[in-house]
Amino acid sequence: MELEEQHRGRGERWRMRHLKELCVFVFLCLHLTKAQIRYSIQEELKTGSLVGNIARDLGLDLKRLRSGRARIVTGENIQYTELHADKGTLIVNERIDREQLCGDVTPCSFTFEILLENPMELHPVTIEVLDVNDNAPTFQNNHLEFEISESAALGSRFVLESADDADVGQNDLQNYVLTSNENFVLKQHVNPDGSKYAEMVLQKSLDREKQPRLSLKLLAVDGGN
Ligand SMILES: [Ca+2]
Ligand SMILES: [Ca+2]
Ligand SMILES: [Ca+2]
Repeated sequence: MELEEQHRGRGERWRMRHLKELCVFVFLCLHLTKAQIRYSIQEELKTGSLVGNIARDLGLDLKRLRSGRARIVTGENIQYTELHADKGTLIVNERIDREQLCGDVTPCSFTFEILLENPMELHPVTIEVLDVNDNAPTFQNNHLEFEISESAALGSRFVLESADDADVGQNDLQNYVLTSNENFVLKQHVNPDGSKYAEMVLQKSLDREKQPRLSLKLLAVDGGN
């Protein structure tokens, strides 16, 4: 019975010690992490472009940024932004290519922290990178050839090659346009993954004697500017 009491006492002390450690840990986290800042910028901005005024948005004066040796802490290899502690601003340090950073993922963002010392403060910063229409849709092959019999049934379909556009949303491929002609109409489809492809549908029989070769142009069009 006495032994059981001793065990219980030890267990209680162990729990209390760990509870204290947990309290200290929670306290440190609360102390270190303050305001969360979020900025949105376009991709491909020139180096030196303004991202945001960190001093103003964190409510810190420039003296505090200097005395706290404010700096960026990041786990990334590329430091896309730089802190100008003397002006309190965050500027673009490296080319930010949304396509390279996020591919098809939207929204696209990266994060880092602003660290200040004496007393220590850690402010998480998230930068959302907005897409610009800097890629045109392209086909892998510039030339497609079909051999079609004059006797091909009306309604016969000929799948055309899809075009790729590395941008997202409105800046991605929107639709295809086929040279106006009397033999074929264009039918457009969307794959389950959202990619678009088109096919030509025969609507008027071909006449080899009248026209042995028909040359058409397929255009892939993206949105945006
Ligand atoms: Ca880009
Ligand atoms: Ca883009
Ligand atoms: Ca595009």
